[in-house]
Amino acid sequence: MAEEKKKVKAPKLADPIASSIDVASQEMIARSHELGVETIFDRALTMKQCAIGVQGTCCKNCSMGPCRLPLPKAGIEGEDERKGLCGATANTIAARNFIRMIAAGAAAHSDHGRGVAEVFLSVARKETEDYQIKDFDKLLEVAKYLDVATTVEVDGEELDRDMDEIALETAEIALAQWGKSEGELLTVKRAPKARYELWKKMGVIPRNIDREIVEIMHRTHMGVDQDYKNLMKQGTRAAIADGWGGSMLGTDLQDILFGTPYPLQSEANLGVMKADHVNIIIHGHEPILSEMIIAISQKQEIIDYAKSKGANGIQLSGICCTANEMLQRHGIPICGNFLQQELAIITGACDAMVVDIQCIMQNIANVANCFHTKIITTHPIARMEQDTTIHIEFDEHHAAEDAERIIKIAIDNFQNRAAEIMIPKHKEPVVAGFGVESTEYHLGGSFRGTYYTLNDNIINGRVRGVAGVVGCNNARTKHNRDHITICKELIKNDVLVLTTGCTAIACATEGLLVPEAAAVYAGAGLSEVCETVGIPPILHLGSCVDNSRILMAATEVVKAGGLGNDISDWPVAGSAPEWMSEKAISIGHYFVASGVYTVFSNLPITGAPVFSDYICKEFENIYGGMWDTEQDPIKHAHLMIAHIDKKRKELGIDKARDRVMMDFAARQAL
Ligand code: NFS
Repeated sequence: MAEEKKKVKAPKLADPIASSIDVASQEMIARSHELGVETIFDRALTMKQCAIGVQGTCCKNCSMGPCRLPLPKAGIEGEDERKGLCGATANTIAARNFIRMIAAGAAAHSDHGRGVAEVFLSVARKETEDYQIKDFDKLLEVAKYLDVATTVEVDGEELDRDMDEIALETAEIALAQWGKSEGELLTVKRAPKARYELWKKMGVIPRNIDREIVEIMHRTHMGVDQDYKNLMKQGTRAAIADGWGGSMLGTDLQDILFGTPYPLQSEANLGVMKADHVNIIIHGHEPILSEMIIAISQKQEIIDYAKSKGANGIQLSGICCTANEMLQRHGIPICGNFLQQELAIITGACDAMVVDIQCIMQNIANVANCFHTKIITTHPIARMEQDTTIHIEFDEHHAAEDAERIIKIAIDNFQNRAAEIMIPKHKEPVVAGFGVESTEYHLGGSFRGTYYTLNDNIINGRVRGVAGVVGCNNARTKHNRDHITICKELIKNDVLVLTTGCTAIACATEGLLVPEAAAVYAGAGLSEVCETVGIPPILHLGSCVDNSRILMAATEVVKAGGLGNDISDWPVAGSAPEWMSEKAISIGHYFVASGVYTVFSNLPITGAPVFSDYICKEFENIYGGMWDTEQDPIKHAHLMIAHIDKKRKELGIDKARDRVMMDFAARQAL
């Protein structure tokens, strides 16, 4: 028999220019092709998406399936008769899939928050000396909303309570929010009163954080909840438990332990790596890891050790949300966002990539195998199959020791670099670290220190409204294009943008997070405000758990007065243009449940038009916020602007804006 010759297909390679708008990333994608290293950009060409999964109507919740219910090409006329084997309708299937995404996202954020709460409890119990309380004001603030007494009465006199006692009780009550058996999640009372009462009326106040996630898994099991509206009720309750619970506690307890961020300067993009330094990239989410690595890497004996191995020092940088955590509290430079994780290794200059949890691609281990880079996993719940990775379990009881071991592995690896290193030159300056407190200071002024001035500027129309633009990168979308197009369009139209996560990193690498960007990109009204107070037109508010900062900023606006009684009353909108993670669905849904009109590029609901209408239209009548989708970034921004204008009209402040615009035009004419 003639020997059959197998044809070897040449791998499809991504076009660097079509893959990313970021020049540093384009250079590294081209470099990956020169070196024959495959990345996610190439895989996105060969791996096609499942068309039914994209529509949200594939049910694989039991072994009789998967049952697939795509929308017929001609659409649905009359009654929708599509059913799974058990009779589950497209609406039931799409709703079950949707709230399972909320459960996974809420679990990821909240488990991160739980980890911080556990470290905080260890600190309060004085079981560890490696971490300490850094922000006592924040401790008192959190104690208050967790109903912990901060004063004691002694002989009829009210005295300050001992801080150690406050910390211990606060830590215990905080941790109890994950699994307490009675009552309701204490943190939801931080929402505006009208919002809290609406949630109460709708029966969506979370009982505790874990229970709402578990209940989603139960309700979506075969043969349980078969009403898309009832399923969404539970999805809403779990999302609130994330945004106003697990994420919010995560943020606040991190601020207590590691310090509340205040604006500082740094740099962003792959160009922050240094050829003559030991480059350690921290990738993932929990500052418990990164805080300790930062502290130990700054010790003189460690720097000397690096020098003894021929390096000029240690350069730390971050990928993904850990990057935002390290940036906002210490000014550690950002290396890149989600789609840049493989590219950072392809520089050949990454001596160790230290990862903990979430958004870590398994392929970094394969890319690292083409270079000298060590991949070090540190979390017991997130290990890698590839045996070339090193696992060093990070524990708060011996965190300093673990951090030193990790850093020394990176330093020792410096000598193993191959000759050819290519670090892109590109990096941009960035001002980051805005939070509820600093925004209050900047926009409220030093005398008043409230959101009054921001409200004033919204009312007089200089600031048309506020947008939260957040979320991931997605290899199905040109890297960073939609983040940047939407953010630029919003600020051009006088919408102040608050950003977190990979969007924040995209804006940083594009040079949009500096005060000077206002004069170049912002509309006349917004740029006047930014120039007066010295802030960028896009404010970096941190990582993905820090989206809770956006919720609290929105609440402060309500409290400052003049813009309605609830978050749904004032001109604010949300967006996640390049989302891919289940966490983004949980975030989007807690924005919606909090009364925010929220636009995503797409959602896996198109195969179930009735369910889709429910969350994209009817929801506004119930919660004052709703979902929307738009793939075109300019149209996407204008949907948000239209919503902002609708709210301005409802508040009767649309005329004020007209006047301001006329004044500006008149000034220009002069
Ligand atoms: Ni959040 Fe997306 Fe990941 Fe951060 Fe980036 S991918 S949902 S932004 S790093 S969590």
